[in-house]
Amino acid sequence: MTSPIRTERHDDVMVIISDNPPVNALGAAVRQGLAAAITEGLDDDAIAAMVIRCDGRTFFAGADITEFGKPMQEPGLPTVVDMIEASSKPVVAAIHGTALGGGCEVTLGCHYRVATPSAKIGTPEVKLGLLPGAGGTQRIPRIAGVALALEMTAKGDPISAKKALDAGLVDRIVGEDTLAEDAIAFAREMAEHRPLPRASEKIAKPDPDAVAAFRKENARRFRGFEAPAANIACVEKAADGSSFADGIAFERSEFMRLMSGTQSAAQRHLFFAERQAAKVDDVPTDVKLRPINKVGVIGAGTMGGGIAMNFLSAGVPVTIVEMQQEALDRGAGVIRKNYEATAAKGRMKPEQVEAAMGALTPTLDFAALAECDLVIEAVYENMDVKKDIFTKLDTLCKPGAILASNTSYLNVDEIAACTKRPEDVVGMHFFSPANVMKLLEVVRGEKTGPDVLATVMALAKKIKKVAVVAGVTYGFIGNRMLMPRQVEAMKLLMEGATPEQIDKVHVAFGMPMGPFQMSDLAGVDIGWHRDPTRIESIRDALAAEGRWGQKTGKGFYDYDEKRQPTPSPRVAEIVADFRAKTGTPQHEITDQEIVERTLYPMVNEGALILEEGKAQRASDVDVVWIYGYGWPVYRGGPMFWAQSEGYDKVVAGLEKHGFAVAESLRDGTIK
Ligand code: T1G
Repeated sequence: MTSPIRTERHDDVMVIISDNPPVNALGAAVRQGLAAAITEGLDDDAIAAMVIRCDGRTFFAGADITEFGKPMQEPGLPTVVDMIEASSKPVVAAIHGTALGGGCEVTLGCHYRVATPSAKIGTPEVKLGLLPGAGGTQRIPRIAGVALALEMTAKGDPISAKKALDAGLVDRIVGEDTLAEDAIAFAREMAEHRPLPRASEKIAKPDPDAVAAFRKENARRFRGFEAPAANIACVEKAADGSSFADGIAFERSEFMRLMSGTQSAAQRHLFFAERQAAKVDDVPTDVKLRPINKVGVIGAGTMGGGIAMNFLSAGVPVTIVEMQQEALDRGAGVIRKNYEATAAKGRMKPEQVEAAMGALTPTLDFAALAECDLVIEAVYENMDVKKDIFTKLDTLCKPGAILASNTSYLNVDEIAACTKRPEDVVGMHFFSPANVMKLLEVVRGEKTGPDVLATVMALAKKIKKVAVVAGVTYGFIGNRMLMPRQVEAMKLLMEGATPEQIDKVHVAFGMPMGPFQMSDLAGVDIGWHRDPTRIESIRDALAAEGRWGQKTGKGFYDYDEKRQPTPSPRVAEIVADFRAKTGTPQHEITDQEIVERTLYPMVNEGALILEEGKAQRASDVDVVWIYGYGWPVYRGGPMFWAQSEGYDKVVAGLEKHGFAVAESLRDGTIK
């Protein structure tokens, strides 16, 4: 098998080139080729300097994550990086694209680094539950200082070439299209310079204030994660006066500790799960996509407005339709307000706000949708209303237009049946706030055309959503799994638990909020029959008293003006009243019982969804809950978590509480 590494001679400069698509991951063959090439350059007296660069779209984007968990083939990346640094001849990294993780560490082993203006450099290992394991935590502080090293390693976001230049991580920014020749010229320029700058020989100045401030500032963001603290500890080690060798030994031990832990396994699982979710198993990758140049959105409420923003932000013109001028104006106003808030935070330029608003066409004229390539209905969650709309769209919209519903539960096949073009109908279930939440459930109807599905999946990527294909089933994937959790949470309330106890267990597990906090955020009155005299449940009782959640300042909790929740004595009364009225037996409820009765049933429902073919794969279910509901990434999603818990334990927990266990969960054949 030919090596992905080749060498070229340009007079006294040898260029080492990697061609390992798609991202020049530093797999064994690449590492072996690099080591051989460096030796070749050192052994050739005609060579005065070396350049390392990559073909394709990016410099090395990191170690090959697919190799993790398998026996490591020599040479390891640390060895290769040390070899580069120890070279007696200057080695120049020629950076383009994204030099990430091990890729960044290869540049740090080089004596010099040149980069294109658009290049990015980073150490995102923390997002995989790891840390830079080839000297990054020791070399970055020595070159760029503790503060930037903390940002780069413990948060994992890449920095621009300009920022890297200012920090000393890059020596020169070269031409966007002349990287190869500029790197050679730079190498020749530095060929005779001595001593060769070696990061490992520099001293990192301690900065305890920066470390303390960083820890404090990011406490909430790092809650529950193990890797950020390990990255911080390694950066501290680099600047505490320890030798480079001791720092490397510490980094290595921390790396191995994280690598063997469940959090990294979970986060690496999600890295691939997110990319796998974009693939539709039975649709060819070369299916012809439908052009989407103009989008229509029906409804300018919270959902419609948020949905519209996704397309406007991606530069796709949107026609948004409402029935009343006042609602239309309010909707357009909210869109502008959201953009202006983003601009105020410096995340958007004012001209971008105007460009987005300029691409929005608010109208009361339903017929304006006739020319749209995709129309997304985002109106009241009522089947009759949706059927009426799709019947109209069927005759109004041009042939080939995709007709999508943002329904969060209803039967997309039933909606499609109102049209003569069911193959053009699909569900696009956005999560509120639609312009923020990354998850998009793409609901595939019985007759949805493969090209329609592929078009929507590609569009999801364009609007920066993580799309997951769901089948037609009540609540699709996420909400169908949410239902048993909410039902059991109410039962636990009736049997003796409090809302705060149940929510606390979920927050301690890593969820952003528990079932009752979520109800208060979404609205206790959602789905309520609106008859305050008809009180058949705790929820009815709350809704009847206007306890609709955060929006009315009270729900399952009481809220202060900053929307801070406190347990509500009134709710305790209502609950006690219902317990008495129904004669529900009470018992001491443990936190473990709460986990077994609210989280295990979600896993069970996920297994049923897979058995029914309403999700393509277990990892898709994980992606839904991570991106749609904030399931803690370090637990990998409900299905991954169940596997790491042990299916037997989950089955035993479900049986203990009388649940019917899904066959695939019982026999461990979930996939
Ligand atoms: N290893 C293996 N495969 C990878 C990969 C990697 N590092 N990065 C990407 N891929 C695959 C990916 O699965 C997909 O495959 C294809 O490449 C395109 O990726 C020792 C231990 C570089 C910004 O964390 O952030 O170095 O689905 O769809 O949107 O200290 O990929 O086509 O079959 O994401 O253009 C550290 C991870 C590793 C970077 C490109 N590095 N990658 O984004 O394409 S750990 C990372 C990314 C490490 C050292 C440590 C992104 C990207 P398929 P893609 P993209």
